[in-house]
Amino acid sequence: MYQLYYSPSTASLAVHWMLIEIGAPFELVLTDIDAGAQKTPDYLKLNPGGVVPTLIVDGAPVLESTAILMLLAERHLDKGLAPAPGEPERAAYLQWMVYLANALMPSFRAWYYPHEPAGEAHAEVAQAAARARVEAVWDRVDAQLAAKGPFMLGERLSAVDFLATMLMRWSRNLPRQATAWPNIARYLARMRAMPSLREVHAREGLTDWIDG
Ligand SMILES: N[C@@H](CCC(=O)N[C@@H](CS)C(=O)NCC(=O)O)C(=O)O
Repeated sequence: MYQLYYSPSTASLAVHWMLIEIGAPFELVLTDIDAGAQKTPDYLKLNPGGVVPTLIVDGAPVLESTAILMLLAERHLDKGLAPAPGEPERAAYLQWMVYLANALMPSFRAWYYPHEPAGEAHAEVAQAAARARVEAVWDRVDAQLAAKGPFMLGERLSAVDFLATMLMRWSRNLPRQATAWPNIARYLARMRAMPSLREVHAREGLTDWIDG
């Protein structure tokens, strides 16, 4: 039984979504970031960075949503969400997971926590730079979907789609949402129809974004 420390509408969403999709038994532990639950001494013992998500796997905490998605896909290989070593899509899978995590996670962090990169006085500049970096990634993702769609790795749904879709969702508060890119818009129409994505929104009490 997995335990997921989560807060609605955060980086835990993709993990929560994948757990529903693969049908693995799990318990949710609400860690409300608006109430500061991620900074309590007990939670910091699990996740020293004081962020969600944390997934307890065989009694030990696993951190970083991207790594957790990859671990779950690998532990439930029969669900087909990760190409196994030696499969043709393996290299593209690794590349996109690492690229999206590297290029988007820090940029979104800078957008949503703009005082962090260089202090409150430079928050506006930090947000503008973050926005430009996010938009440059959407250019590449849009081109990938145009060349390879309908999913990020082609015909097969994979962990990349869970990560990409969650990150696209995060763009809803930016001046230019990911849906402004036509291939991403088509992709999201397909992803938003997935019962497990709709279910995770319902379970987290989220009504924005899922219907466009
Ligand atoms: N790279 C981390 C990012 C985690 C993260 O920044 N989570 C945010 C919510 S999306 C958080 O917990 N914020 C609360 C805080 O920083 O105090 C991951 O993917 O797990």
